[in-house]
Amino acid sequence: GVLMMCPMSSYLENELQKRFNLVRFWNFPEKSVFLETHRNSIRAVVGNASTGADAELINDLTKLEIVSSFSVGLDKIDLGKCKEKGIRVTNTPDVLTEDVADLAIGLILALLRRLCECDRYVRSCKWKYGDFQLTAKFSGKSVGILGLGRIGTAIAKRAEAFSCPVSYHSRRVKPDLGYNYYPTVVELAENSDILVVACPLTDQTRHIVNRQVMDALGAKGVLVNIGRGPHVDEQELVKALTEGRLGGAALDVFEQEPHVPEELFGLENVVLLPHVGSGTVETENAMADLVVSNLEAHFAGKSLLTPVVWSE
Ligand code: 8YV
Repeated sequence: GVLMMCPMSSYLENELQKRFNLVRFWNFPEKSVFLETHRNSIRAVVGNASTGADAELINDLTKLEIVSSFSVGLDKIDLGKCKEKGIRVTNTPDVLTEDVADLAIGLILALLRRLCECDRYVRSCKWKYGDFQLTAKFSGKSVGILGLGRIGTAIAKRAEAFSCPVSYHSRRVKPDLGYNYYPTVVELAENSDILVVACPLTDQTRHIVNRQVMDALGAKGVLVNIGRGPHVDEQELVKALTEGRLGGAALDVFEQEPHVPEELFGLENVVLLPHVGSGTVETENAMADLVVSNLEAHFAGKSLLTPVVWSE
């Protein structure tokens, strides 16, 4: 059997159902009820950015062989436990890179040019009584990227097209790309007008954007998060924004989705999105195809398409 943890794509659900004995976790009133019937028959788990496979589930499923995530982020999977038990892991890299990078640029433009407010201005018929206030320019602003992986690099390329000087901080220096490297996040923030979070969520990157980083970005700086909510200390973010120590924030992700701090709702210098970075029809279907192909490859004894390789 293949276990799907939560509804994530009806296309994926159909494709899985056609090929495997699909079990939907959310159809059970309680985990214990699910385990009674299925603990010794589930060979694969399909999770996503909101529900993955924790150590307990991995231990409970005695026949588990593979966790195939409908996401590039692996933070909801206990990778240590998978490694320990020899369980394979796959994710959906590359296919979503463009969408997430596109959205990062969209968020920057929405925030600096106040697009959402502009739209509300027209809809509420305020234009008749005067022009909209002046906004802030994007082209030429310094962009700092936290995490220069696939997505970070795609954001950097787009920022270059807007004539923005690009800097970054990451675990490794990437001299080939020609961007300016800062050895700390604080230095990156000090030297950026726009700080974009694009790194994986790990124990090392949780709350990597803390009060010190926000203050380094400053009252004229803005934060963009298309990574994971817990990259940012959300309570400190609310304080920095309400106290005017940070210029603005554009967020696709939050610490406790779908909960968003209500203090943010009244602020005009924030843009809030419901985790839609990869949420296009094209990309979600490509992600689904990748999940299915990885599972098929696994069960056919072939090599996986997008295996997660353990780093020592
Ligand atoms: C998805 C994501 O929206 O890939 C990721 O890590 O966060 C997104 O692509 C998510 O997996 C669907 O819940």
